[in-house]
Amino acid sequence: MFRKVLIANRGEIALRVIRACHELGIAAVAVYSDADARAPHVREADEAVNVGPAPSAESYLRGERIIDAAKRVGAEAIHPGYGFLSEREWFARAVRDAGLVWVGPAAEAIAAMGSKTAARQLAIGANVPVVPGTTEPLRDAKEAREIAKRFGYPVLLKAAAGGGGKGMRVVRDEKDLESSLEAARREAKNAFGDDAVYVEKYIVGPRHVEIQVLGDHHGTLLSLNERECSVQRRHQKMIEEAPSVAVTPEMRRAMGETAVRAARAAGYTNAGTCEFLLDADGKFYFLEMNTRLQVEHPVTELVTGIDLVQWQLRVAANEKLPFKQEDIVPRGWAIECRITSEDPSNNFLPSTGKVDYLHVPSGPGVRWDSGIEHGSDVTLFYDPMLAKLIVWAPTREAAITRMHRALSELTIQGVDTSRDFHLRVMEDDDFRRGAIEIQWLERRLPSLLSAKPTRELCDVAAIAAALLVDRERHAPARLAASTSAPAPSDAYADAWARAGRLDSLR
Ligand code: MV4
Repeated sequence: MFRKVLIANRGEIALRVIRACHELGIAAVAVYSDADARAPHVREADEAVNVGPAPSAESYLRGERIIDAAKRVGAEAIHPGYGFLSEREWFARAVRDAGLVWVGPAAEAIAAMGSKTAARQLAIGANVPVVPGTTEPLRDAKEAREIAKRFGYPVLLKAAAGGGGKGMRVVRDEKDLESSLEAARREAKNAFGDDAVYVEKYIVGPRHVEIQVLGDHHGTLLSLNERECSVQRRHQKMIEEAPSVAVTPEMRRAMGETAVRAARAAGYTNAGTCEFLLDADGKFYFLEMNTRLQVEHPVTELVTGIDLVQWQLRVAANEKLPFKQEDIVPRGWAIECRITSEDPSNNFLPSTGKVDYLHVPSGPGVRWDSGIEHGSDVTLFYDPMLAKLIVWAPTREAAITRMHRALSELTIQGVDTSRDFHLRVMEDDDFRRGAIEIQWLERRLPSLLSAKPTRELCDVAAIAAALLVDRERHAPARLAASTSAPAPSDAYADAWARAGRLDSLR
């Protein structure tokens, strides 16, 4: 096993990797920007190296400085986490060329899955179902019209270099094809420096279900089953769970085998994820492969009992995976909420400030993977995800109840957060029935935001009212004027009772 590993990341994922290192007896080296000098990942690491000013482009994205730092401190391997340099083929190659171990798939596997059209070709060659469409970039509008006619509308124009929804255009009618093609090309050129665009049949109302894979350097490549990631907004996932209500044991086996075939075709090792669209008929289509550890990996850890980050380090150190596919048996249900510093009622505007009060949930089945602590500054330099709240319970229903309970315990003051928004999703009937697909959240957003105040807000209002009444007990006239409120619900009645108990304890 390695003696020292450098973690080329920050925030919750840097801490997650540091924890795995420490459990394996490995010294962990952090890198940090000027803005992160006092961040938790720096304090928890055994050593830390400054790699530049606050902007990521001048620090966490400076691969050469990070490799220099690793060599200087005598680290043997680099774990990239997610985001930043984790899927840059050149960086994986540079790490290897520097004589260090890359904790991730080979640069060649990252490259093979990097281009969406190349990944589609590779999938087709491996007998992996993809959405009907082309694999060659479109030459012109005439060719686009011919192909779209063949597949039938609606079609989706996608950037060949794409991913994450950029350079994508739905076309519902031939008359819009030419202008949409131009728009997709422009967006692709801006985002990726490559205006190649191809066509797929547009799948309406699918779920986003992905399969976690894990492979070693001795020929073992396993499926760790699915995660349901349909609850997303503008390609940002907000809630993930494992397993998926839409996946039967037969589908799980079929999707798992498919994902392993795709990964094998790319020469894949270490942890990775195959993304699928799952339509209402239970048909699934390979979309792309993420060649890194993902944000939502904890839900898989909780239902499989496998520590993905420890195994990433162990297979990178050439250990053999001791599991067989039959050993991977999902148990119970896990849900993750991404707690972000955004204001849901203001179009998810990122919020900044100092975390001046933090109360973290705990108790049975609760996991808190966080990059913040009391006193942390939340800036616009980095991703707004502050922490992940993850719960496990024996059933989906119990997991939702547990998540609601844990969110109720969570208090973050000093920045706006998505916490109340997540509480409302846990209370939502569609969500509770599992009736979700990729467009669900954006459709549901207006009603979620205007929904009745949370139970907790009712309680707070009632308690405030009770305290006011207490103070005004000797001013009945003024009280009368302020009590033209609607009939009390159970929530109000409970809160009144609690306020009364509190009062009697004073
Ligand atoms: C699609 C699709 C429907 N039909 N392809 C979005 C990002 C990129 N990874 C692929 N994406 C999609 N491809 C066809 N043929 C719908 C999406 C899509 C989506 C996919 C996964 C998760 C969220 C999404 C949100 C909007 C659209």
